[in-house]
Amino acid sequence: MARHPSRTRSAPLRPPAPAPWKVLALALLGGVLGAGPGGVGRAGSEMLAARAMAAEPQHPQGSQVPQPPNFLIVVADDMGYSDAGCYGGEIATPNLDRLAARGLRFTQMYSAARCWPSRACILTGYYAQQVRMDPPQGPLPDWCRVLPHYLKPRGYRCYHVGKWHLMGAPRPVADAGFDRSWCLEDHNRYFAPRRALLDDQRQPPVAEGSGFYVTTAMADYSLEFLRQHRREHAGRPFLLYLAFTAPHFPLHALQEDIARYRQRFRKGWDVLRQERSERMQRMGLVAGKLPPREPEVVPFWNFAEAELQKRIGPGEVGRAVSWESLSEPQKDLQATKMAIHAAMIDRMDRELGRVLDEIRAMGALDNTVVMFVSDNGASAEQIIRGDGHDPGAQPGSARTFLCLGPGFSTLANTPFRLHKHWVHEGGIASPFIVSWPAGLKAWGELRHTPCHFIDLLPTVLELAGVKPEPAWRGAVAPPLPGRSLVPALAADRPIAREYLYWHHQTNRAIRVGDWKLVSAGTKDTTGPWELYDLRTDRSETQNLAAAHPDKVRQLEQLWQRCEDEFRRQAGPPPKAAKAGKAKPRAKSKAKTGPNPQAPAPLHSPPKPSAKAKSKPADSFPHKPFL
Ligand SMILES: [Ca+2]
Repeated sequence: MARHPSRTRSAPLRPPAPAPWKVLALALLGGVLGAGPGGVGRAGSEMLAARAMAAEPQHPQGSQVPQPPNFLIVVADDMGYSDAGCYGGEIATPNLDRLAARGLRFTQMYSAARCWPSRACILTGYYAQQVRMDPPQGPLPDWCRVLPHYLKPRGYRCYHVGKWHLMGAPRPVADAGFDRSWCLEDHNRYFAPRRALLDDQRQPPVAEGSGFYVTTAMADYSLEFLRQHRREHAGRPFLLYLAFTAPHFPLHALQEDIARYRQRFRKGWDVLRQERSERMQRMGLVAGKLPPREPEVVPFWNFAEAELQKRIGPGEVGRAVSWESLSEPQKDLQATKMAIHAAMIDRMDRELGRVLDEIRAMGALDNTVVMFVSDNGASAEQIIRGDGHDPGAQPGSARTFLCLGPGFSTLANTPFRLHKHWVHEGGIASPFIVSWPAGLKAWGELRHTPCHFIDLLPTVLELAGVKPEPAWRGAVAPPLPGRSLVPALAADRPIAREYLYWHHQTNRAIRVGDWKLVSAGTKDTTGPWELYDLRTDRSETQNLAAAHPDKVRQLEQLWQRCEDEFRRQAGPPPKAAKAGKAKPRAKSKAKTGPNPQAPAPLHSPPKPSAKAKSKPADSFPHKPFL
């Protein structure tokens, strides 16, 4: 097996640091790391410290202070806010439910609406616009670090398994600093992917009919890396970044998994959505109205209804229309598609269970911070890629290419509006489960503070005892825009911040306190601003823009200020990238006026990383990392 080629890379020179567990102990005992992003509330630190100090078995160093925690960051792909059982869904997710029971569920975690900008936020701690990742425009800025660059100088070993999609740093090992990586680049085939990298090295295509299934393989590689860690690096903490592709289209699942859900969704999306909403209200996850379906809104790159019927069959439906209006063949196919979506999540949960079992067997589970999110809301996309769709093949098998579609995506995003790629709540609301038995006093509780994927990195850094230096590769990095969520781990308290910002294609939003200004664009144009008070109307049903024009103006100005500042920080992509390989979309970047257009010229999900996917070793002209 190929080993990574990055042995010669080294951390930037810096003064000798205290042992990481001592740094963490200081943070827990005295809240002295308040200078980190967002700071630490003293009371929160004390509560954490009390819990950590009670966990004596977690002190293998023989000291009276805890070892720095391990991190397992798990990302689902296109999973709806309420799909998991512990968020009110019908799908069996016992492992996620157990994590929630021994940890916390956040109710207002936000993604960046799409695969690649969300991953940019998670892995770099910056808004995607700050690091040239939305739209993707060449390499990350020179000043931009990826999570392992912060953790490795503290002694961490860092492992990546699964989807990558950080096109600005296309090689997980060489560019992003991971020690080991299994990187899936073929997102169109769950049973026989053709493109994957092991430690940045291209692997042979998986043979068809070999019994391979991507989600299971991701757990297998995770176990391999963890076992190697146990053998060779037992005294060191680890980060495992496990990025599943489930349940992103194509809807590919094992037939025995689909069978468990074959009848589960026959009631249809209207009844099930009402049931989910009521369950979620009882669980305390959300309050307020269930908005109506929006059959008039689908992604602009979707196949037209007639094309869907022609290529998929008479059971396909292109709009979130009334369930009762569907024909029996339509009800049958739609319920089958949702069963496959459920099966993919069910399998992901089972495979996550194997990873957790392995960490438990290492004796490390109590001191592992597990974080689970979904990179964006469920998807209303309906396209065909990969090997195409054979209408005669068994739904969910390798020869099919089905997408969940807007009807059941609306259920998956209950109780929110719209879907993946929009920045209304349905596109950006993510489940967020945090478990850390040795460090969390509160188990099974909810946290309602608004937070965003940009907060994950500062949270990890604080828990690891890392205080990032601003200089990196000879450049000074802008301040991290996120806030550490450590105070909210201890108690349900607000995290102070000025705003949260979104911009994906022609969709825009900004949130300040409970006010959210949001607009849904079309292929070529931005839409009008809508204003919501999320305190009473998280489902965005009462547009208050006309009643509060001053608030609209104020928030629009703030959004524009963010837009201008973030793109200035990113800087133009290097000329070498512009000249060829990175294919920048200068048009969408050049102007960010009052009605900025991100033209989103593609009819299918953008493929700016086509070169990166096919030739990852030389996709972008990088300086070597120091
Ligand atoms: Ca996604």
